[in-house]
Amino acid sequence: MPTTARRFESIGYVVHEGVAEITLDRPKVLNAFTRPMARELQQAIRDAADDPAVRAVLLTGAGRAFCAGQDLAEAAPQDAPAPPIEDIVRETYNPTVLAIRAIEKPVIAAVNGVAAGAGANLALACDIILAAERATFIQAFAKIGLIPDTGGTWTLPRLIGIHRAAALMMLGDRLTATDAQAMGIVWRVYPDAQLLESARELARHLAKEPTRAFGLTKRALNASANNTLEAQLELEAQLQAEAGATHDFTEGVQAFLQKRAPAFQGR
Ligand code: LHQ
Repeated sequence: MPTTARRFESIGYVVHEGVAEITLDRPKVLNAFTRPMARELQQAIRDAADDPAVRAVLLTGAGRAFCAGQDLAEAAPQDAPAPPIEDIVRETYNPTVLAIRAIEKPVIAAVNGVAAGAGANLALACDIILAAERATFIQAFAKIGLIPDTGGTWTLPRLIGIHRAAALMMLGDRLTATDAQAMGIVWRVYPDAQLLESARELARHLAKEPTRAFGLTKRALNASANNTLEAQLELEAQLQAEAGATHDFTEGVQAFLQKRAPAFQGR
């Protein structure tokens, strides 16, 4: 199967076997975010959304870190006035989180090392989080007098409860990959050297599954945060109508009845 790649400055973007692999690629500063890097990431997610050859997305970091959050040299330049902090949040992080939640394809985070500040909460925005044994998650904002952003105050209390979220956010402790797994944040932890290949394998597996249904599942999960049970049940009925009209539903049922493996097409 052909591999396609797109050139960016601060991220890698390669499509292979149905998977768009996006690599945060500023390893000298632990893949800290600048505005240009965030714009590139948002563009890459749009590309992945628009490309019918892409059926799953894998997000990881180059080098020893996943992402150290905001590039503090950009946020607080020594030789120039600091840009308004809320503009950075609105332009860098908010659209990125919304893009990850909106793309109707599974997004897997392969957290290969430290994920700090916005980098930790970027991982939390993804659908499935895999981590290397050396990975750590740090709500680093408290250490520099900020509040958690990048959706962390929304995702983390929903994931682990408000009190554990508050403790992590106020203490800024390093959460190990295994502790994050015990809390339900991380799906699987792998030996460092095996993370990327295992994540690729999982992404390739998902890319061959009924990905249109996964997109609809994601839409339902997104909506569940604000819906009543009644509204969510109705949404499930509507989305099930869409899923039931897909090739993959027909194929899945036929394959079951004929006792063979299904050939899903994501449509
Ligand atoms: C960095 C960074 C970094 C620049 C490592 N920036 N260079 C939103 C809106 C606006 C403003 C602010 O923020 C936000 C959202 C946020 O994300 S706030 C949180 C920002 N992130 C942090 O506060 C984390 C800062 N980094 C760290 O605490 C440590 O680097 C961690 C714990 C991530 C890793 O520690 P180490 O493994 O000991 O690595 P290191 O500290 O030696 O870092 C390696 C290099 O990377 C080093 O540069 P150097 O030239 O000395 O080799 C660091 O300066 C650089 N780096 N994070 N965020």
